[in-house]
Amino acid sequence: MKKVITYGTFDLLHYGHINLLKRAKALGDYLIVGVTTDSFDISRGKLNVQQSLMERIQAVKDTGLADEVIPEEYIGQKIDDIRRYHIDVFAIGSDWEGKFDYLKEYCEVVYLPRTANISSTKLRQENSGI
Ligand code: C2G
Repeated sequence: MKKVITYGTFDLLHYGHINLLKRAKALGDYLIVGVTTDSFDISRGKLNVQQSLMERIQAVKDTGLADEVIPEEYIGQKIDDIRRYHIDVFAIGSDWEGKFDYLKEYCEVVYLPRTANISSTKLRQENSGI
């Protein structure tokens, strides 16, 4: 069985996220999705997340695309997860192109083209009437 992993915040889940999850799932037979915890997001400078971890995890589960959803809590967890879950493919959007090449030591790394014209930032701005 080919196992794929991907990660994200998935705040205000939108079709860009769904598109990413669909294509990640299609790279193998089993998809694990890591959802960032609030403290991990704060530590990496992402300070404006609107939904709680539980809401974001539920939204990812509701897509029906993830076989397993796990929290992502710390820097370095990706390597631990790839080993722990015997991951074959790490997939992430092309806005991260090159940033995760260090994982090639552990599994295949695939950058999937980002969906244009949609983002959590845009939705947050629209929600706040900007
Ligand atoms: N994404 C996409 N198209 C968009 C928006 C997002 O393909 N229009 C993808 C991103 O490239 C990412 C995933 O959806 O692969 C989740 O995006 P975010 O929720 O913004 O999470 P991000 O900060 O990219 O998390 O460990 C965390 C990850 O490294 C990255």
